[in-house]
Amino acid sequence: MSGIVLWGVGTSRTLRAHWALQFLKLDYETRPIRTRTPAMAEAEYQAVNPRGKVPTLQDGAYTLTESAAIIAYLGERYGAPGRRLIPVDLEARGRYFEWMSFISMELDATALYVLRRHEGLPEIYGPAPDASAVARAYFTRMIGAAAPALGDGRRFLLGDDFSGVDILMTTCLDWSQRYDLELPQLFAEYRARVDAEPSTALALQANQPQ
Ligand SMILES: N[C@@H](CCC(=O)N[C@@H](CS)C(=O)NCC(=O)O)C(=O)O
Repeated sequence: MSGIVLWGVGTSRTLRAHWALQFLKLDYETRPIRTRTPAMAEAEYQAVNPRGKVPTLQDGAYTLTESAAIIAYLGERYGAPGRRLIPVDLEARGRYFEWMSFISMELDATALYVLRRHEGLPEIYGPAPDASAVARAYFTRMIGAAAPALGDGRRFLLGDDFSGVDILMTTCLDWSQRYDLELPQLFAEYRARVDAEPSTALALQANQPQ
């Protein structure tokens, strides 16, 4: 065994961590706990992640939370020529972190997670139709503003190579489809290209164990 353990299955955020591990072809053990189940509140998991959220990565004695950070860490630590999640070149790295921040803040936190809370879990967070309507419009505006970046014929967000920000973007695009949000044509075509990346199917499978 590699000593890598990933806690969490079944959500867009846990998929991101499984995807990074699958892309890098790392051997790891999955602790298949699911969000909002009693396992999340058990002492064993609280000791691993007191915030009580998934995913959490353990790499030997090192513990890391936050899906975007987990992708970046794994990419830095285990990437190799021809199999990189995060670029080496300084300006390309700047672009990576620009996408990482944009996707995490403007697509995930400000739009999709608002819909998840107020449309998906109104019994916990309360219905908020005005906030939901604004979140829908905001997602549409932000994804529309991002689309021209694909207009030069590039295959993925950073160019011709798949990277960690494609994992983040794809999980948000798929998440948006559950709320019937329309995607710009350039992103619909991009999403089809991501399906041809071999780690995509492996990650989806790893995130939904029997
Ligand atoms: N920003 C965190 C979000 C983690 C998160 O909210 N995970 C959800 C599942 S997708 C969760 O554990 N929710 C449990 C709760 O909020 O009680 C990340 O990207 O990892």
